Amino acid sequence: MINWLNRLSSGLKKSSVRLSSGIGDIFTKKKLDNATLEELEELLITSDMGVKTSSKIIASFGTQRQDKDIEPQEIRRRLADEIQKILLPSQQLLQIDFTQKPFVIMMVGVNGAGKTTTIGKLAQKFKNQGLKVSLIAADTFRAAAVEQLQIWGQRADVRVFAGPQGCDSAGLCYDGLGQAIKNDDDIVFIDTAGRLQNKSGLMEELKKIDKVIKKIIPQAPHATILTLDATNGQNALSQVETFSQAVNISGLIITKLDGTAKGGILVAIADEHPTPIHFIGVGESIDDLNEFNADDFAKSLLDIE
Ligand SMILES: Nc1nc2c(ncn2[C@@H]2O[C@H](COP(=O)(O)OP(=O)(O)OP(=O)(O)O)[C@@H](O)[C@H]2O)c(=O)[nH]1
Ligand SMILES: [Mg+2]
Repeated sequence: MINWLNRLSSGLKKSSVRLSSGIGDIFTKKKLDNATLEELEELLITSDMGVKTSSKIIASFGTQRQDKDIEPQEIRRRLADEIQKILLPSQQLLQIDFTQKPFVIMMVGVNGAGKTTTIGKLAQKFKNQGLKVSLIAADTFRAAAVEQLQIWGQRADVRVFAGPQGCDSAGLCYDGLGQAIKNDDDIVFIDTAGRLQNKSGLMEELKKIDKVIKKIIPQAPHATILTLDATNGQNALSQVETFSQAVNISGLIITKLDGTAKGGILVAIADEHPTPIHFIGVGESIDDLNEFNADDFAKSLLDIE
């Protein structure tokens, strides 16, 4: 756990340095008044918290205004409190319902969001908990996709169900789930192809996969997780909307928070969408993915011990 907190705060370094130095610049020997609050709002917006969310946070500051000198440290502490409140409803673990066997998790998202890598990391975590896990390589589109999943499968020591490149991904899922039922698997991950949210043909294909899965297991997928790349910034918000129109998104995973100074995007996502955030990623190794915790995230983002 201590290890994760270190990784989280170093992963969020780009974002926290930007916020901390910005706050330092605004509040050194200055009062908390309308002018400094406006500057603070601007800083939150440039950290990708979005106009709506930023103004909401600033409004909560307005009610506590004292018009006297305030330390940057105190501003950071208050900001972390407000952000934590916004994030808390999104802090929801991925619950595996063991009465549903196999528990089917479909992973969706745009190209390069981190779907395959995240499946690999989660497969390893669940396998280490003694669960029987398998993976379905439903990205039949990109040449190296199957191989990439197979490497993760070997690393985690779990079975990978794959077909020839270009084969029908919905049909492959049908067969893969049949196999998983036979093998008595606890959890099955379906790795889908990356699709840009503005390509309607690809979104239709996702609906088809979803429909075909239900033919073999009516309640499946039991979880449909949208992986979002934090470096996509505000575009991540529209990804939530478009993917939700195609399939029933049950939760989010936000990756690559280490790759941006705009980690505030997670705050905007939590504020605008009541969708659980299950995991966050702050790097490429397996230990860089962990369950999302509102308090830890808010404190790390504002660089508070
Ligand atoms: N820095 C960083 N890199 C990450 C993180 N998560 C994933 N990546 C990297 O992002 C790249 C893309 O990840 P993939 O898992 O292949 O993404 P994908 O969504 O499956 O991509 P497509 O299958 O092409 O749609 C890989 O190089 C990963 O190592 C993260 O949290 N931080
Ligand atoms: Mg992939």
